[in-house]
Amino acid sequence: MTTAQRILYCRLPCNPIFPIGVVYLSDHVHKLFPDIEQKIFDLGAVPPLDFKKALDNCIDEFKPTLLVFSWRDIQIYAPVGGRGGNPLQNAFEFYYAHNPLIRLRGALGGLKVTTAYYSELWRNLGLIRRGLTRAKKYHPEARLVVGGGAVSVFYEQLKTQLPSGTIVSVGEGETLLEKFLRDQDFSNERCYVVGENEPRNRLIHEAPTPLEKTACNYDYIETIWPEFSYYFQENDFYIGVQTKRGCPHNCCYCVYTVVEGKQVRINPADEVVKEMQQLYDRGIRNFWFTDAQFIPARLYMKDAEELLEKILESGMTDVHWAAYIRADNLNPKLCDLMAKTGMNYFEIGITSGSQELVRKMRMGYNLRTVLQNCRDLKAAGFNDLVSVNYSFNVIDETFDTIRQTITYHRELEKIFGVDKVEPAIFFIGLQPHTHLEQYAFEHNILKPGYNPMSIMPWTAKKLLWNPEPLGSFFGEVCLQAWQQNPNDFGREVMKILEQRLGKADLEDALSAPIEDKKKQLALA
Ligand code: B12
Ligand code: SF4
Repeated sequence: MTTAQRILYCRLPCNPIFPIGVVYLSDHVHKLFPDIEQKIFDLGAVPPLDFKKALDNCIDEFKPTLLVFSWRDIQIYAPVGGRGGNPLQNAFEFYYAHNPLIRLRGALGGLKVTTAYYSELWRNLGLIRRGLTRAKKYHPEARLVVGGGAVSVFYEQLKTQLPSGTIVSVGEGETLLEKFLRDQDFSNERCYVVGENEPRNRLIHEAPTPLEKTACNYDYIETIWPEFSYYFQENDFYIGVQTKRGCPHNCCYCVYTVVEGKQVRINPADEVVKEMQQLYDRGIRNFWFTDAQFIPARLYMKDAEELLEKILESGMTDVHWAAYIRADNLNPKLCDLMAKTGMNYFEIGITSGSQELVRKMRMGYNLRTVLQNCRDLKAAGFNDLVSVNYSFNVIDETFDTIRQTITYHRELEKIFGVDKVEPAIFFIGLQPHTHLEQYAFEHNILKPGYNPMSIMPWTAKKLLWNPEPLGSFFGEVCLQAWQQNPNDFGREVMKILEQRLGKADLEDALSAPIEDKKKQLALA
């Protein structure tokens, strides 16, 4: 069976983000089955009007026996210009504006976003069906596998929307494909087959099959991906490189820790550098370490150090890189290496500047340590942009905890400079399989069986987590910020909050009273 397979990897339409998932999958398959013919087809690089035609042409030409569809994102709540407009702003205008004209604008904008969302969803499902039907013209036995970030989060909802016989994969797909191609039983992988079996209860919580990652072979990738150079034309693309998988934390709203698993698996530093070097030789200078967290815990600081040292030794001295960083897991040596290897952007997701809330959200962060480490980073010469992700109103927020967040943020500004710290104000989009979802059930905010993929206004209002009593207050503040300074939304929100509520003492922000532990356990 193996040698006769022809695999087409199709990355579904997406903003231009390097399709690292299908690159790694095809690389893995090639290392095991060098005779199998493969092709990568990235709809992210095709203009929307051509999607169907381009897919048809590709299938007619390649005649795949196995279609691997990779779906990156579905849910796009964020304070950024989404494909159909700014979803957060529209939703807030609709839910919270007093002025009827602004509410109307929000409703119309929301309608636009909702229409764009559902049309993309149906369009992608249509492309998957179309691809299968077309492939079956040439090979009636052709099979379909779907996976990727979006499928990992919404695998349960997709089961009624995909053709019977589709293999739906959760999390990393290497070992599933391997077993499939060997004609082995793959039922113990994190997957199910539409029409044949139901997704197992808590499927996403199962641990992924261990796998030793080696450097991706880009000489090979180039031969199976005609549009490879698309991502190399503009020099502001950050090309994905994964240095590890997994995150051991339990942050109450986060699904990464279940998608990737809690067990951290480090890709050998030499292999990561070898992979980067191949991209470097092709002119790439910007890398995004796509790990859930680049330094997930103190235990992995040594591995990060080793990797950065090896990057320095490799002579790639003019590169830049970015990543999600848990800034509690740094020391002066690491900070020095980060600055020297060209880290020019990082995101810290502390969520709140109140230690009390950080504990309640089970994030395991020590905010005092974060501040100290940021000072070390600055002293090491880091002088670029930091995005600090705040999600207000997740749980037990009060005016006091908001004041603490403002104080904390001002402290970060003192360290890095006001223009260098970008407060990214998110509202948590509630995701399935998280502790926060459980909390929502327990507090009768959501009922089991709700549809997490729905963005109809009545569901979206709950999923776009901003509960009362503070919901309307934040709604109003955000609306004011969009009105006053839409291009610097985060900083404006902080300014308005400070004007209205003032600041707390830094010491209050950094300490969490002991009795909170009880409540925190209640959340569990
Ligand atoms: C790093 C990252 C980013 C970086 C990307 C940087 C870069 N240049 O690559 C940044 C910060 C820019 C980013 C932005 C966004 N992201 Co993001 N991101 C991630 C993260 C942490 C890792 C993705 C990654 O590259 N992993 C490494 C590669 C190798 O894995 P992979 O692509 O997932 O592929 C593996 C598996 O999925 C699987 N697989 C993939 N395809 C297929 C197909 C088949 C058939 C099979 C069997 C398996 C399979 O096998 C692959 C190899 O192991 C994930 C969360 C996570 N932990 O997975 C979110 C995630 C992908 N992001 C998500 C979202 C929503 C976004 C945003 C839209 C957020 C926003 N609202 O603005 C933006 C915009 C993205 C865009 N398209 O425009 C969502 C998507 C799901 C959803 N909710 O719809 C995720 C899953 C996070 C989440 N909790 O929901 N992101
Ligand atoms: S540290 Fe980051 S990736 Fe890990 S569980 Fe928390 S939010 Fe998720």
